[in-house]
Amino acid sequence: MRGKWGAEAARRLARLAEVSEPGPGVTRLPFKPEHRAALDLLSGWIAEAGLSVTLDDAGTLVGRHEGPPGARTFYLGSHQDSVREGGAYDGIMGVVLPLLALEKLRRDGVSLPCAVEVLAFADEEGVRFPTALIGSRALAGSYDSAVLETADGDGVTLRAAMEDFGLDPDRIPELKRPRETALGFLETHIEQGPVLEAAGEALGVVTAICGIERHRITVTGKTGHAGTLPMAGRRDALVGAAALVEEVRRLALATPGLRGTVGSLSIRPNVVNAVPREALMTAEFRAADDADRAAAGRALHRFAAELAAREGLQIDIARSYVQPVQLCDPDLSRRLRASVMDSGGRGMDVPSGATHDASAMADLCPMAMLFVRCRGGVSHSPDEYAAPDDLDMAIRAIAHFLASL
Ligand code: HGY
Ligand code: MN
Ligand code: MN
Repeated sequence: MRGKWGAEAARRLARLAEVSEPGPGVTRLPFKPEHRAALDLLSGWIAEAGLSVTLDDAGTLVGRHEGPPGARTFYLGSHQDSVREGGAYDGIMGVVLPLLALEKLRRDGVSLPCAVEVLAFADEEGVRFPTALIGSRALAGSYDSAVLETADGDGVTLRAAMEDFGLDPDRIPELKRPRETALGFLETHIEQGPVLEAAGEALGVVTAICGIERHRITVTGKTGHAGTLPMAGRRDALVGAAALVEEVRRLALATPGLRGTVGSLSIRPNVVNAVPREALMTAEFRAADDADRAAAGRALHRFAAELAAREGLQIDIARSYVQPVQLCDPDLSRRLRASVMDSGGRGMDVPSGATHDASAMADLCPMAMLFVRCRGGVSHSPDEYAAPDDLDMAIRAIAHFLASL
């Protein structure tokens, strides 16, 4: 009956959304109790879909369906983690929907020509630790063990968090999948933008994933009494940070398609009657063109040096994260487009302004992405929403796609 798969997906996603730290929306960070609780839920559904269940040393939950002897493996999946106060669909939808698609294929008596793995990656958002894509990079072989020494806001290193979670992070390099047996990767994800809704389309085929770079900035000035320190000669760290915020915005507005964001900013001593002595902030640029993004990053570093000299501040700025534009594989995308059309859609192309695990999996095998309409284009918010009928169409498209491999 049409709609039943979407209704079940909505039920499961609502249940997973309850697995969150207290507060608005969903906050489910890697290697925290909420992560464990989500894995427990997912493990049951993976088993129900007839797959074996394992947790790898990067914290990725792996559901595997063995194909015919010697068959290569097709990968599906997305991330289980969320941003703080995020939505119920970002990431986790890409784990729940493929499981239901496999259940549908089994019910329909369709046997797959390949092995299949459904992956729930631990950390894609990079919210708790200043790194991301640990699990997908582990499978692709692009993982850098230096990230284990990075720490969260409480000073807990990624290594300690993973070991407390029962993992052995020193064995992550063993997770690399052989290229020759990797057929491809499909990530299903809420669009997180307004394009499909504006076009009246439930599903979209992603053309490319944007490039992204992040910079960590420390502005150091000199504190003093707000009432007695003359304005002349002040070395106000927040004034410097404000100029940097405005420059990020100016650079982004000056280049079509470039996005610039200062998403985090904290100051010290952060009291009403003292001049800020320090500002810690991040700056992020994204673009469909790597040259535009890199030029903006360089321009910001030049601006910071000039600002420091002008304001008598010390400004330390370092690029802390970068990933290039990743194109989706044309053949897989053609196949996916046919499945979307078979499921009732137009097979519309959509670029991705968000980054995804698929951008890391592209270093292992051909990758494609299926986008699902997002109400109002709202994401990274408690208001994030995808309709059950759209989830239903996506499940049917994924099932059709897998059967066509
Ligand atoms: O930042 C992103 O684009 C993704 O949601 N982590
Ligand atoms: Mn996501
Ligand atoms: Mn996200």
